[in-house]
Amino acid sequence: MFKKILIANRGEIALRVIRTCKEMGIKTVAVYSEADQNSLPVKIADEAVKIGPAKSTDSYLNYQSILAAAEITNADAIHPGYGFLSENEKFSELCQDHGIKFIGASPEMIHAMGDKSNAKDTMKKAGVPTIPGSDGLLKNIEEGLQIAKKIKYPVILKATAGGGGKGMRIVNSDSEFKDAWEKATIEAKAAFGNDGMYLEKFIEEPRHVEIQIAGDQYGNICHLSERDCSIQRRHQKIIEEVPSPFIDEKIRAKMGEAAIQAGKAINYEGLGTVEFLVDKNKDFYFMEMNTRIQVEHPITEEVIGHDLVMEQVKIAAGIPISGHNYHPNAFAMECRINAEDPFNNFRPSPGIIETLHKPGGYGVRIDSHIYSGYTIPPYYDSMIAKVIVKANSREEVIKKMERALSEFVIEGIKTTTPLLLKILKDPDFVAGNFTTKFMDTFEY
Ligand code: MV4
Repeated sequence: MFKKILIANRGEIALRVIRTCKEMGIKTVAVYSEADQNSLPVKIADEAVKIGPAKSTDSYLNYQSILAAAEITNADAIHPGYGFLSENEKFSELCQDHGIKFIGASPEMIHAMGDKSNAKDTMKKAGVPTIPGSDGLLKNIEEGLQIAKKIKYPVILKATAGGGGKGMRIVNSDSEFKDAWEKATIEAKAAFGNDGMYLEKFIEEPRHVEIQIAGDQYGNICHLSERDCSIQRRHQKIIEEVPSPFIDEKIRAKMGEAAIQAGKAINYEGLGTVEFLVDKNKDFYFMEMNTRIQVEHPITEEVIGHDLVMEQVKIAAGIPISGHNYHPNAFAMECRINAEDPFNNFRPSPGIIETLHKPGGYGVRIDSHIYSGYTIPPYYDSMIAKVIVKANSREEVIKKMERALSEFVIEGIKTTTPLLLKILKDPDFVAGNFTTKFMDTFEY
């Protein structure tokens, strides 16, 4: 087992990883930027190393500073959390070169899943359902028009280097194609330095359902059930839950098998998530695979009874997994609280937390790095807390979440809590009747 892990991240996920390391008897090293000197992970880790200025490109994305911090503290592994360097092929490779275990995917895995068209092709060959469309990248507009004629409009152009919605355009007719192509390629070139495009049939009003998988170093792969992440705004998830109100045991088994097939196709090692779109007929299609721990992992922990960060660390240390699949034995939901003003176009609201009361009680878990007197810096992601609840039915989960959110007091800044409370009261949400378009038309 590792003796010392460096956590190459900040905020709630840094704290989350440090907590598990402590329970495992593993020493921890926090790294921090100038803006995070007074952060909770820095106070709680065994050691802390300053890695650079506030700007993430100079600190949390600075490979050399982070590797130097690992070397001077003698860390034998690095946990990257989510975001930042968690799916960075170069960094994963540099860790290897320095003899430091990267608790995440290998450079090869990151590469294989980072190119979306290539990832889709790999999954299609492995027998995982994919959305009809182009066979790999489009050569030109004419080829795109031809395929669109075959699969019929609406279609969607996607940047192969994309993800998170950038470089994507819906096309409804031949006459829109050229303009969509030009806009999407320019956007992709600017954002990713790669304007490769592929084409798919556009699935209207889908659900976003993802399957958590785990693979060990011995070729065992299992699934840990699904998470419904359809409640999103501008590709930022707001509420996630398990079980998905849309998924029954039969589809869960089918999606679980497809996710395992996906993992096996690339000899996946570690924790990963296979994202699917589920259409109104409950047909599901591979969308992307994430090779990191995700923000919403706690809801899975709550319904299967395992610490997923501990599983990641064990897998990285060469300990085999149990090998069987897990089914939800309860209902869990997560609400993400952001330091933003939901009544002012989600304008970021950094600043001092003057008063803080975190909710508690049976079935309520708060994953958060905030404390009374803490100053939320303006430089990073605005998520400041995750409220995770667990109960025996979806109705109870919603009631418990309302109770927990209404107990939460965060004074001094604006938060998205009032918006979350309104969503929980929405009749369609309560009925489990929603798609990824839910937030587009939600009035509050
Ligand atoms: C789609 C789609 C409909 N049809 N692909 C959005 C981000 C990227 N991961 C893929 N995305 C989508 N791909 C086809 N063929 C709709 C979306 C999409 C979406 C997917 C999941 C969650 C929220 C979404 C919001 C808008 C669009």
